[in-house]
Formats: sequence, C-alpha cells, structure tokens
Amino acid sequence: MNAHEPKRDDLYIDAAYDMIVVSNRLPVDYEQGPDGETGWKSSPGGLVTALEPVMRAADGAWIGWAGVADREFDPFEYDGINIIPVPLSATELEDYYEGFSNDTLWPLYHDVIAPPSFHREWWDAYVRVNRRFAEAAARAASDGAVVWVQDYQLQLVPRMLREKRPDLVIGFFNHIPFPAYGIYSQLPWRRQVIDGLLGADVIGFQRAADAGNFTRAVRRLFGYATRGSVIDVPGPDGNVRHVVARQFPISIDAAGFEEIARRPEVQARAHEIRESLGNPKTIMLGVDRLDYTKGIRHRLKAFGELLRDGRLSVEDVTLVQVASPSRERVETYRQLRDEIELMVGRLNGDHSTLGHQAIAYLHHGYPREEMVALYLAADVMLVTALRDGMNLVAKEFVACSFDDDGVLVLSEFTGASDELRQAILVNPHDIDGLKDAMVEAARMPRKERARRMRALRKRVRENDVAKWSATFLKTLTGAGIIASGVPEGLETAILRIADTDRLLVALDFDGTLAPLVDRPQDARATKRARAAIERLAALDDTRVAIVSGRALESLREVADPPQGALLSGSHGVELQLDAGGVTIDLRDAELAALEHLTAILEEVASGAEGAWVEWKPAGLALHTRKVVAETAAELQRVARERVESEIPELTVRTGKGVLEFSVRPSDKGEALTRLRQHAGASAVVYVGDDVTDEDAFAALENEDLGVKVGQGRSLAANRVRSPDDVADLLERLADAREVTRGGPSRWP
Ligand code: GDG
Repeated sequence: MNAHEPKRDDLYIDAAYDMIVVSNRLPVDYEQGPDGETGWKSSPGGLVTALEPVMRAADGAWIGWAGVADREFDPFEYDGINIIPVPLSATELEDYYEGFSNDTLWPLYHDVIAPPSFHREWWDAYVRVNRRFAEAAARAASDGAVVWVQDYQLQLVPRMLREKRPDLVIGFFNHIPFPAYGIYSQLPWRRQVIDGLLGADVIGFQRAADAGNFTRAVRRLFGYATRGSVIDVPGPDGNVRHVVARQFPISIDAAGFEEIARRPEVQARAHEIRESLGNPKTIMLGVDRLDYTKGIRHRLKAFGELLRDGRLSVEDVTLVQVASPSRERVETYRQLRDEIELMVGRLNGDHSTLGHQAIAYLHHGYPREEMVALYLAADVMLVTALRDGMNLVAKEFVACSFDDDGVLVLSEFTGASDELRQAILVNPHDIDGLKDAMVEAARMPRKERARRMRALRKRVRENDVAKWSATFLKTLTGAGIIASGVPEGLETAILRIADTDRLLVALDFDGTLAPLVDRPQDARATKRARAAIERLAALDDTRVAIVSGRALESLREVADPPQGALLSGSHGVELQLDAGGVTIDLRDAELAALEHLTAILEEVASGAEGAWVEWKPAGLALHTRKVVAETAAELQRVARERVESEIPELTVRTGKGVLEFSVRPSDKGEALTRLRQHAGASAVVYVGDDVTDEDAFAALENEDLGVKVGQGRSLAANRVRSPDDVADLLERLADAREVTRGGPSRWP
C-alpha cells in the first residue's frame, strides 16, 4: 500500500490505505484555547494505544469526527497516524449523536435503565451520518483493505460499506452490551440495525452473553441459520457469507499503567492524596463517567447506610468519587448530576465532621497520572455498574496494584466480571449485599488481599489490549495485516528456491495472475505477471503451470498461456501435459450420474430467471449470480439437497454465486502432485488466492514455497496482498532464476 500512489483513479479519489479504523471520535481533538489559538491534541484512550502499532505497521488511517460541529478539515497526519476527519453539523450532532446514539441506543442497549426515546428524525440523521462515514471509508480503502468499525454509533456502516466495496474485509466491535431480544425488539428500526451489522465479516462483542443475544435476534428477525458463532448470511449474488459473531473482551495497556504506577513521583502523589484526606484507614474509590449505567447512586446509598448504621465510621473510611463530566447536553445526564450532587451534599452534611469528610466528590476530568495516583491511594475500588460493556476502570485499578494489595468490589453486570473472578462480586441492586461486600473489603486480611490481587493481575497482564486487537484482527483476516510488496522472508525464500535443479512454478489464474472481474470472460493476467511467466517458461529446467477451477477450454481463452506451459482445468479433472491432448474417459457409472445430475440442475435452474447451468467435462455448475439473493439461496439449497439424496457420490463445491458438482473427485492438490511428477520437479512454487487452492498448499513438501494471495485462512507459509504483488514476486523469481540458469535462453 502506498498513501501517495492512489490505486483507484476513477471512483475512489483519496489515498488508498490497507487498514482503516472508523470510530465516532478521532484519536485527536480539535481544540480552541482561551486566547483563540487552535490546534490538534491527542486524546489518548485505550483504543488508540491498542491500535497504534497496527496502524503504524500497515500505514493505516483513522476516520472519525474531530469534536467540533460545523467545521470541515482536510486529512492530515498526526504522530504517524493518517487522520481523515468527517464533518458533523450542529443539528446532526443533536440528532445523530446526542439523540439516537446516546438517548435511544445507549439506554436501550443498557437494559433500559433509563427509558430510551424513539424519534424518527433522529433515526434519519443516524442513517445519513452513518452513510457519510461509510463513504469516507469507501474512498480511503485500498483493494481488499481491512476496515474496522467501532461501536454503537456506527452500526449501519458495515452494510453500507460492503455495498459500495465488496472487496473489503470489514470488522465491527460493539463496546457496549447487546440486550436480550425482549428489550432489543422495542427498537422500531430493529431489522435495519441488525442488517447493518451483518455487513461485517466479524462482529465483536464484550461478552459471550452479548454475542448470544445478537445471534438470537438475528434468528428471530431474519431466520438465518447459525452454528455457534457463525451466521449464514445470504448475499445478493446468492452466495452465503459466513459472518462470525463472538466475544472479544477488550482490555487495557496493562504494562503502560503499571509503568506509570511505578514512577516515584506518582507514588509520592498517591501519598499526598492520602495525607490530604487525613490518612484514613481505608480509602474507597469510585471512578466513572457521570452516567446512570455506572450505579453511582447505589454505591452512595450503600455507603451512606453503612455510616448511618455505624458499621463504618468517617474517622476510618473516606469515599473518593471521581465523576468525570459526560454528555452534559442530554437531559437525563443533567438530571443525574443534580441527583448525585444532592445525595453527596446530604450525606456529607449528615456524616462529615470538621476533621473528616465522608465523601470527596470530584466532578472533573484528570490527567492519566493523577488517575493512577488515585488508584494507588485507594484501598478498595468500587465498581458497581448496573450494566457495563466491560468497565476498564476495574482493570486499570488491578494493573496499577503492583504491590499485590487492594480490593476490587465488582458488579456482576460488567463484562469485566466474566474475567475478574477473584474480585468481590456484587449485585448492586441488592443494597444489603453491596454493604456487606464493602465491609468485607475494608476488613479483608492482607494475605487474602494479596492472594486475590495476584490472580487478578495475572489475568489482566496476560489479556491486555494488544492481545485484544491482535485476536480480533486475526479472526478477521486470518493472518493480521498484509503489507503490499514482497516481504523480506519471502524474498529470501525466492532466492533459495531459484537455485533448485528443476523448478515447477504452478499458479492459480483468477485472483492470482488476473484481478477478479465481474464477467469471467473478461479476466486477464496483469501485463507484468504475463511477461514474468513468459520469461520463466523460456528458461531451462523451469516449467510453468496454470492451475484453475475453470474448464480447460475457458482457461486457454483467458490465460493465453506461454508456450510449453502445463495446464490444469476443472480443479484437476482436465490436464494438458506435453503430449498435447486432454482426455477424460468417463466410466459408465460416471456418465449415468452426469445425466441424472443434468436433469436435476436443469429442472432447478428453470425455476428462476437468470439461473443457468454450465457443462464441464466431468461435472456441472449451477450459476446463480444473476438471481435475486433469497431465490439464489433457495435454488442452491434445493439443488444441493436433491443431488445429495439422489446421487450422493458426487463432489460439491461452493464458489462465488455458483454451486459445482463433479462426478470425478479431484482437486488442485492432486493436480499439483501430477504436475510435479510430470515435470520431475525438485521444488515447487505454488501461488493461489482461493479456498480451492488450499488443497494445493496441502500438497506442498518441505522444499516447496506456498504463497497465498490476500486475506483469509491459509495453509500457505507466505502471503502477498494482490495480483500486483504476485507480478512482483514472479519478476523477482524470474530475475533470480535467470542468474542461476545463465540468462534467458530465448534472448541470447
Ligand atoms: C465504554 C463502555 C467499555 C474516566 N475518567 C477519566 C478518565 N477515565 C477513563 C478511565 C477508563 C475510561 O475513561 C472509561 O472506561 P470504562 O470502560 O470504565 O467506561 P465507558 O467510558 O463507559 O466505556 C465500557 C469501554 O467502552 C471500552 O470498550 O469498557 O463498558 O461503556 O479508561 O480511566 N481518564 C482520565 N481522566 C478522567 O478523568 N485520564
């Protein structure tokens, strides 16, 4: 990939990036200082830390809103990350962000703790803004790029993006819970939202329970088949896409937090905080965005009752509550602030003494170092959320407790409680239970605290945010991000194999030598790849083979193979070796099966406009690409079922908009083995992009070199990104082979 050489010159005018993150907010904020000076300031959050290394390695771009309404900014680079700002008007901010995102989806997805508001004009704005984000991503993504969409504000982006750019690999991660169907189904646009998400290849959730709620909603609303975390989503071409929906619990930069906690100045600050509170025996701490999901009122109520009942005393215990300002233009949040501040005022009035304050309430945001000093100063961390996707505060407290001291009281309704089992787990609605837990935490013996904290810290260290993003991306791409060009390791392998005695270079055609196109008859190898295989075919002790699923006749037409090239068509059923002709002698039983198959498929195809049957030497293919999605899926299902019950010995293969049956089982692996024998090769290079090429990769031996083109799981040990990179690879191979074979024999 290269930001400076746009690959798509017509529709997609921006630079082309291989890796794109799309989130409502950018990792940088546009800020205006008190004297009117303006500039960009990074807003370091967990997500930025997690994705920074990936973004840098892939020369990625981040698409999002800059934090100020009614302003347009050009793309720019900030600290090694390419930033692409998306504008929002003040009205869109009200309707899409404060309205639909934060006053409809947020309360709905958090189990209607607050009542969600449904307004059609908010929904319209949500659709409009999601489209804008999708368009920005469609413009910025290179061929086959990975686009990772973040969170509930952008749930329609995956589908919108797939419609514009079916070549992309699209991931989505939902940072907040996904509710049970009984609640989700209240949403008037429940089908549209799920359909939007199903445009992704992988949909990530915080907890297994969220993923389960999602797949159940898919089944209820769409009836799609699901197996474990895989959902079969019929596409417009009749093809079924396998969408993965499962949990990827997010985490924090644990080492980063611990590093800050170990700084002497931060520890000194923690000490100072304790002093300023009058060195109480126990400091309890709450750190939350001021949000009704966080259970701040429940926590205050429990604490107040403990003081009232005399089970805790202000001489011994102080509660520090940081409530960072949040969503202050949404009415529910304004009310919540009033309620909480009223409660804090009352409790302090009732219980504080001149020397001891019951609650230190701080409605501020703080720098990260100060947050860490607070975690260090605290003995007991109170996380009492009524519903929370994960809750990173709990993990941060654990990561900072490097002395293995400190007690975490953690709500069962947080995602974190799935992992942090050694915390004191509470149901925050059960005020008596919560009070008992707080007392237990304050009195827990040192040994018990250490035992629990050690286990918690191990968990958080081993599952940090880098692991989270790596796991997600690996599920999404099968291999992480593929850079363009020929990687160093592959270069070395090419030099090594070029030295072999007798080399066979076997290449898939569509998607490998030739970019994929809409009409199969239009596919052509790239000029550079074609020239490179010509050079290779002309060399001594070097054979080129083209190995395809196409029937041989069609392969000859489009591939224009160099003289002397070996060919394999119909997944290895047809071979053209040096003797020339290809013969497939079908046995009687095979001919009978073929006849039966023809009857079934013709009958099925006659049931829908645009479906057709292609005859192959030893099989038939049912093409459904031109048939509307649901009908195509139905046709394929009927064809498959009838063939499987009536002629069960046939082999079935699913391709893009096509279902293939053959009477003689063969695959590219068998083809490759025969080609290897025929050429008497001492080593083989095999390059392919399709699932059917996996059989060939499986047939490779130690000395051989397998190269997978593009994303997706593969047995090949090497990868390149696109047919352009295959051309690069073949040029290098030809260069190296010409050196060992004394130059091209055809051009003396
Ligand atoms: C959503 C989901 C999920 C808070 N105040 C200050 C400050 N913070 C930092 C904390 C923590 C982060 O903000 C808050 O993260 P949480 O996970 O606790 O909660 P949400 O903001 O609701 O986040 C949540 C999360 O997304 C990630 O997927 O876990 O469930 O609701 O990192 O430390 N940081 C600084 N000053 C503050 O005043 N520097």
